[in-house]
This record gives sequence, C-alpha cells and structure tokens, in this order.
Amino acid sequence: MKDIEILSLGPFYAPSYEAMERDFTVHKLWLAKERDALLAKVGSRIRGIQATHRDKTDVGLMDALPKLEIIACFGVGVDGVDLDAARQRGLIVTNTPEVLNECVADLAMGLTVATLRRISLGDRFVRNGSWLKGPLPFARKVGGKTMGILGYGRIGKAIAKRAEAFGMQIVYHGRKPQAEVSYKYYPKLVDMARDCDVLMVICPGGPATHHIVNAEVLRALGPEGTLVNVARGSVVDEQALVKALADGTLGAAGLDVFEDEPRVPEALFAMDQVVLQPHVGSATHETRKAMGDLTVDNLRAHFAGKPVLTRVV
Ligand code: 8YV
Repeated sequence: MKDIEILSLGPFYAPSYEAMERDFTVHKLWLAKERDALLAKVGSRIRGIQATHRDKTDVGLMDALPKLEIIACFGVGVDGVDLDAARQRGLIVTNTPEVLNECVADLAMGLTVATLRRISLGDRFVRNGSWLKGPLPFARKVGGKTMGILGYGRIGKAIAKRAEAFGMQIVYHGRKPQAEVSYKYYPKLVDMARDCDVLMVICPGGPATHHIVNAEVLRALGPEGTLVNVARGSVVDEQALVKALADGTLGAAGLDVFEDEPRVPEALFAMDQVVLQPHVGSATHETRKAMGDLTVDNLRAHFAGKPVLTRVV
C-alpha cells in the first residue's frame, strides 16, 4: 500500500503510527514549516487523512485534497471533522469507539472520588507538611450520592457501572430516553442538575452540545454539587464555571478537558475544590495502542477494498 498517500494531521501512539508509516506514504502536516506549501505539493495525491481530536478537518482542507476518500480519526470524538461537508463529498469518516470505554470510565470515576474525597488536596497536605499542624478538614462521602450522567452512551454506561459499585444512584439526560434503561431520565438538563450531586459530562462535543452546561445549569447543581467533565471542554461554559467555583455557587469540579487545551484558566490553579487532569481519559499504553491499531486498521481495510471497521459517516 506504499503507493497510497496519507496526510497525517497529528501524532498518536508511536508504535501504531510507525506501523502506519510502514504501510503507507505518510505526509506529516503537523511537522510542516509551511502548511500551504506542503498541501500545494502533495494535496492532489492524498487519498486519506489521519486526524486526532486536536485537529480540524474543515471544508478548506477537504477542498485542497481532491482525491480524498477517508478521514480516519484517532479517538472516539469526531467533533474536529466537518461531518456535513464529509457527507456531501461522499467521504468515509472513522473513529475508535469501544476500545477506550473502560479507561475513560476509570478516570471519570477516579475524578469523582478524588474530588469528593479531596485526594489531591490530601496529597499536597502531606507533602507540604500541613499535617504536622493538624488534620485535613472532612471531605464528602461518595456512596449514597446521585450521579447525573449527561450523555448515557457507551462510556456513560461504563461509568454508571462503576458508580453503582460505589453505592451511587444513577440518573441521566440525553436527547431522548433509552429503551430498556431503568434509570430515571430527565428531558431537561437543568432539572437533572438540580436533583443530582455529581454531574458527569460524557456527551459528544461539537455545535449541538456547545456550552449546554451553562451558568443556569451550574447554579442548579449548586454549592454542594460537583461537576466532572471527561468529554469536551466545549460542552461547559468555562468562564461561567470559573465564576461559579470562585463565588461558591458551585461546590467542586473534577476536570480532564478544557475549552482551549492545553491552556487552563489560571484561576483554577489556586482552588482546592478542583481536581485537574491534562486530558488523559484514554491515555494508557493498552488503550492508546488499541486506538492506534484501530485507526490504522480502518485505513488498511478501506484501501484493501474492504468495509472499514468503525464508520461514523
Ligand atoms: C483522546 C478523546 O485524548 O477519544 C477521544 O475523543 O478525547 C481521547 O480519547 C484523543 O482521542 C487523543 O487524540
């Protein structure tokens, strides 16, 4: 397949990336000093794009690649791709679902426990010698609390399983109630936020969910409430979040994702009620390998004339 030319928009799990480079001729847009010059040179020969969640595949890029057939995304989220434009052009878009469910759910539950039990604060408390002056103030119990899941999809279900094992009650919100799900469904997000202790954000990013966790939802979650976001920074109005945490309208937050990664609002750094992570939901060797292999397998299948494994569009 070495005669097939792929445009790589960003790096992913190195061993899988190297396998892609062995099978295909890969042009690395993310390393190009002159992006336009590279596109002008190789654009007419490119038949596939490989992208990560950080990359934008928009109309301008698609138009620069007249022979484009497939966009293979490393990650389950495809919010970086203009899906309507891809559909109009008859392009195939693939992602890496399922293989990351467990790891993202582990981190989601870890952030829930870390935030309620103030684990990061306790760690700092021991390291900086504060324990010598007295005990850490009490935290909050996990069991018995209600977790409201925004986006009860594949990862949401894996999170619910874990939260139930911790003795939490589950409720959920999404576009519509799901058949054969016994948990209470809330048609309105703000109503669920009012009734739950932990609001777990695990819905897709993109225009449909932009800032749906707004000031009103955060106020409804309230001073005893905790927001956990392992989805996309774009789902939460970050300015409203910082303000709500600063003035106590919202109790606490566990955040793996942000609106302008890797930039994080500095106001959060000084807040003890906040636990921060650098977008690592799926970042284990095992899962990143599975995601990487699936990304490359989708390209291989397509160019071998077979159906791709995990098609979104
Ligand atoms: C990864 C993710 O960080 O799958 C996603 O959509 O956000 C994460 O699993 C990302 O895919 C890495 O590019």
